Amino acid sequence: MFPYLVKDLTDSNVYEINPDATKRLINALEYNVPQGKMVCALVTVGFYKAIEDPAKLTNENIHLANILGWCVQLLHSTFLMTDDITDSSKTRRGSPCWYLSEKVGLNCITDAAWIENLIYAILQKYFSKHRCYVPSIELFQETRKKMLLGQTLDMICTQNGVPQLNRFDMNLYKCIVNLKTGTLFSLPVKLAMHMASRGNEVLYKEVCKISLDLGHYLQVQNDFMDCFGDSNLTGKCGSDIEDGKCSWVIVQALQRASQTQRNILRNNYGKGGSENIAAVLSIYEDLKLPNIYGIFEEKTCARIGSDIEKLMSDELQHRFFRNFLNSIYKRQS
Ligand code: DMA
Ligand code: MG
Ligand code: MG
Ligand code: MG
Repeated sequence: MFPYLVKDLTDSNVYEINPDATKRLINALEYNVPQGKMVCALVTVGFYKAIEDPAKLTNENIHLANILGWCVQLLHSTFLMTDDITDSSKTRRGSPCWYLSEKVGLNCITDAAWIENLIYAILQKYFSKHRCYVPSIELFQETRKKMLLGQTLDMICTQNGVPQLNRFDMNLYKCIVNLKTGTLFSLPVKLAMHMASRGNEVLYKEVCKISLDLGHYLQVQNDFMDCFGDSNLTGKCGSDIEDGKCSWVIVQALQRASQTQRNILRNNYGKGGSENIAAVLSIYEDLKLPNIYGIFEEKTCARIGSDIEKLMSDELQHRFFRNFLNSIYKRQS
């Protein structure tokens, strides 16, 4: 559907008046949007199909759900375009980050804002007569606001280049992650529920709880892979240690470190030298963090799995979440 959507977006009068600007927009869209696992976009469509009344699963409605999925992917992509600037990342999905690609630089900020703005043009075009129109706009705005708050908290964990290690704990971590990843991951299921003709308050709350937990699990995996993942598989080089991020890995380390190990972390965390990074990684190994992560992964999967059993009574919805959990278990990319 992506080429169709791009054509549709750029066919309007607004774009026809300036072909150069349109060309630039198309480049930015193609480079940044139909990339990666597109998990959130696929969840939008998959969950819609799982909850909708079968009689209403028409081609037209499935098409609309796909359009909503692309709107989610637009939000996710613009989020990553600017996240890569703030995190000084080098690669994304195996290619240079957009802001590092030729002739882009900090114009990336305008490109990202522009792409985000397209979400509202698409919603207006396809949903203005649908009862989910206003709730969807509100959801996108609310999600964006919370993600920005999460990114701000993530950013101020380091002040004047110094990570605030004394403030890093599980409470702070959960707060950041619920905002920056949990809300993004809850968005598709909430949108699907607004679009579907079935659903109720109770199901909405249950779905929100499970998707927040899944979002937390996804971010812990993201943080772990930043230090211990294979960049050929993840498509990006880790930078959390040098950026001084409040990541799951450093929080686990601080919970277990001796005074000597803490001092080493304090002297090296948040610095970019290869010897600084090696010193931090060596403490992570000494504290056996890969094992601790393995245990976390087993326990988390079992807990979310049992919540799915308990909370999801409908067979299709149950299977949908179960399959999703299985698909991310021990993911390496
Ligand atoms: C950003 O966290 C949040 C999301 C939802 C991906 P991050 O900066 O650790 O992400 P990444 O490792 O992909 O840059
Ligand atoms: Mg990042
Ligand atoms: Mg980030
Ligand atoms: Mg990361």
